[in-house]
Amino acid sequence: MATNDSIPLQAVPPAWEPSGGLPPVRITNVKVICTAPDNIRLVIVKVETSEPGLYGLGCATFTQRPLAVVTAIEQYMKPFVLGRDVDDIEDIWQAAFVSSYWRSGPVLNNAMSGIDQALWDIKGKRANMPLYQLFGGRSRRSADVYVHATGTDFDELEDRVRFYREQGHRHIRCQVAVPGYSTYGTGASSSTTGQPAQSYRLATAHSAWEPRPYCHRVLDMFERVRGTFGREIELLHDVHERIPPIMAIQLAKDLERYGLFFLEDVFAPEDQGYFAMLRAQTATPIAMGELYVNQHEYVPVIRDRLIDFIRCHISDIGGLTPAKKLAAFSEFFGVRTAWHGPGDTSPVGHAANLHLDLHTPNFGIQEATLFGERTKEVFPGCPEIHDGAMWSNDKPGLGIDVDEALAAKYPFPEHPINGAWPEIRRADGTVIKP
Ligand code: GCO
Ligand code: MG
Repeated sequence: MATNDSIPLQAVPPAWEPSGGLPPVRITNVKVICTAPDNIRLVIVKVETSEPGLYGLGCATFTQRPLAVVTAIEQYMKPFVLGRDVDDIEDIWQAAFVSSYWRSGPVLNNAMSGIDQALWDIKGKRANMPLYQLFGGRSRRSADVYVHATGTDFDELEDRVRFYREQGHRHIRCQVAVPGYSTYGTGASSSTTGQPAQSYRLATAHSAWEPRPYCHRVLDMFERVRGTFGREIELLHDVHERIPPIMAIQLAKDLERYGLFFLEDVFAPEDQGYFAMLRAQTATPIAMGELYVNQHEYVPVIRDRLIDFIRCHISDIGGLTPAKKLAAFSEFFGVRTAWHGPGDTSPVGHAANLHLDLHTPNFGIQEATLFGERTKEVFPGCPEIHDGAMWSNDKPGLGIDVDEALAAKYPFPEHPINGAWPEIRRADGTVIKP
């Protein structure tokens, strides 16, 4: 009689023979690199291999909880992947995804992304091809980007728009401060990059925020900007999910006359049941997704054609392996990609965005971060931005490196709550969504 004793133990990692009979290249080490060259907490994974000098890099940046991601990588992902064959990207992703049993979420997804992107980088290096070639070749020469123009008032905002226009940018996101209130995306601009310094968000005390004055201000802002610049530029705006759903619907309707390229995050992910109502009332193009972390969030809005641009944060959904599938799924529904690309995506993550942008037929736009000088030094091979687009350096893999000694010179800055998102409250004290 057969007993359980006669069932052989499952071999892990998988026991199949590598194709071609060549000895496999194995994962020999996983390093986590934490650095903040321009004061934004970045987490990078370096996967080392049994082939001397061959390694890959991946972005695992979840800037509000970076130390939780570091623990997930060092304590769980590293022992899980050591010794595995670097070729088995899909199998490693699938196995790692269920190895926590309870899966998904930004901490675990970022930990997986660090490994996943690094394995894609390694595959590209082994094939001696930039990643967009491995994905099936390019669909375009470069990836159009949008940049962030901000201002404490309309004049300042228009100066910034003019500055970007002179640099050749054609897609510009506009955000303006609401006098007397604390508003998303309008901190003082950095003199080198023109981007609002991220540190403004980390201040632990903020003035109150109210939805009604914000909505009026946004309409006035686009009236001004369209009046000054006419129809010659593409305009974007990020609501950042702060307003009640019915006010968001009204805002999207009122903005229709300004012909935006897209309006972003009109609802919090928790309120996405409102998209069908929004859709029935306005043709303002809708971008959504930076806060999504799993397929139960992004599949329905694409399948039901409720959004126009899917803009997930690639490391927050688990890396390039799921992002490639999401891009292909979106193609079948006429939804274009606009991967999240803020300052808290590391340059390694921006390179990953770029390779997918260059390949994806249904690419829409790429959010750009204009890297500071220190960041560029720490990450040789940062994607170049000029003429309103991001360009690949055509090197194998992701085409980017990290100077570990220099990275170590920029530890995470001191902060009372370790870089967590500070609360924003209404005038009566109620906490609001970001
Ligand atoms: C964007 C975003 C970011 C986020 C940030 C959170 O559209 O670029 O909304 O600015 O707020 O990535 O850490
Ligand atoms: Mg956003």
